[in-house]
Amino acid sequence: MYHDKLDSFPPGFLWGAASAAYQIEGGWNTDGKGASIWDEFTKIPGKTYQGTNGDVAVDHYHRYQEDVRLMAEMGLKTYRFSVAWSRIFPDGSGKVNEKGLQFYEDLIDALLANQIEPVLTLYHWDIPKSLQDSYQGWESRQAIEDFSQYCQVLFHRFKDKVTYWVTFNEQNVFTAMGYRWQSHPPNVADVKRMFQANHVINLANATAIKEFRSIVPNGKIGPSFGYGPIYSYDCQPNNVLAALNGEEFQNHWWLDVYVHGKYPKVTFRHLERLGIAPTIEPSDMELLQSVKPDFLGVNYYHGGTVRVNDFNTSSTTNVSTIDKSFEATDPYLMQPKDEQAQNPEKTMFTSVANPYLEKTKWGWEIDPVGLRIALRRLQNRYDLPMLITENGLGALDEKTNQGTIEDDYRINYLQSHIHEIQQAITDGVDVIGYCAWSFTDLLSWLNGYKKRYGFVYIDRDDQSEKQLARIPKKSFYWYKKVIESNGKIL
Ligand code: BGP
Repeated sequence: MYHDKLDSFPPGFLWGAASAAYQIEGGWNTDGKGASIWDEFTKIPGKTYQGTNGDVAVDHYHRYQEDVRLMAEMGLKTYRFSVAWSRIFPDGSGKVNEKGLQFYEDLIDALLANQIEPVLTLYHWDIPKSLQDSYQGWESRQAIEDFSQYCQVLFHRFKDKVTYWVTFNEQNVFTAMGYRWQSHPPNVADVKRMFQANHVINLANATAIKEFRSIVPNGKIGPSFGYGPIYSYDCQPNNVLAALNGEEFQNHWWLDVYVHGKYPKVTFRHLERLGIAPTIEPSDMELLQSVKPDFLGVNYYHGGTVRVNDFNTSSTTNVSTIDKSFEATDPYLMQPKDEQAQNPEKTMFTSVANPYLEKTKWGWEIDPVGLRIALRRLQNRYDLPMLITENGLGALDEKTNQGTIEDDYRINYLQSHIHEIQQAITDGVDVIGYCAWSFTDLLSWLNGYKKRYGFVYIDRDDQSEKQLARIPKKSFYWYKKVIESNGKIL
């Protein structure tokens, strides 16, 4: 579809940027905070790039006022951040830590004082360690109750200040990385356990939304899903079928549950045959069907291309990265193991590189049109307003001799993606906002501090925290103009 003239971004469009607690806050045991599973996992030798961790991160916990001042200077309309559960409940449940709550209240107040709409993420991957230790975290149904208690505390405290709430960030990513690929906590490699934990998280999501309806009746809530559209490698019918399988297995498996309260039939049947489908108790489906999100949060970095598996070629043959260890960061590019039940997708599809797309230095395909395709597919199937909760470019930014950061490549990346959002809006898709990842540079979970995403450079590296000075990059001033003009000047 070609448009002679693009529609404007709607008035009130939420131009924003995003972050997550563990990646920015630091102060990992300050003011009564308990440990999360990430505080423990990053200390296991060999798990993160050069042993980097979030103990200090970019020290947002102590410098949030300076960060909010920069957001205000940029004219940001919205800021998405996550709450660290272990700041609110150091032991995961039981006694509330008032100082932790106060930190988020101060942050929210500072945002509101600058007309910046907070988007609060309840869970960005950091379940309290004590819950992992005592009952294996998301593998136990007790986590549903504890998560609900934690959410209720936040709902009550911030119901008059926060309108937009995100339940789970990228459930597809943290379950795969944590329970299958051993590259996130809890460091498990067991597909059956992954699907079971995932089911418990679905129930926790539904329970939280149910509570939300009575406590925050005027608020809006939804999950943030890591969505990548799946392409067929070519028009060979078996490859087209493989792409259908891929879309269902990688995406609908979660999204159908969030929106329609049911698992996609074909994938469920496939997992049942392999003996790895989740165990569903009688009232589970009723609970899942009783709630619906108000919007879909969409995290978009790239999609995937698949074809039918001929069982002779490896799925990673065409992957080019600057460092082999980066492959471990991408669930889409993982090499399958042998056993059927450990590789349920093996007979459904196999991932291949897309010959039409360039890649970032970390091997992530760059595909702005994929974002328009994503929005179109999601609108068709789920028909909910969409908030883009993440999208951005990880790059090796360098300071010039003058101390500036000339990140034109990031501007190009963001501009081309925003342009595709505008195309999608003109197509008729309901997009309510765009949060670039990220506002400041921050800790990349597995890739340390040198993989930078921010509009604001943080002067620290993998070895040293230095002074943690904040320096707006060229992209900061570019995005400021985009916001000021409501997307007219791109
Ligand atoms: C998403 C996460 C973010 C962020 C981003 C970039 O999956 O929700 O928290 O980390 O990816 O990923 P990375 O840091 O691996 O480059």
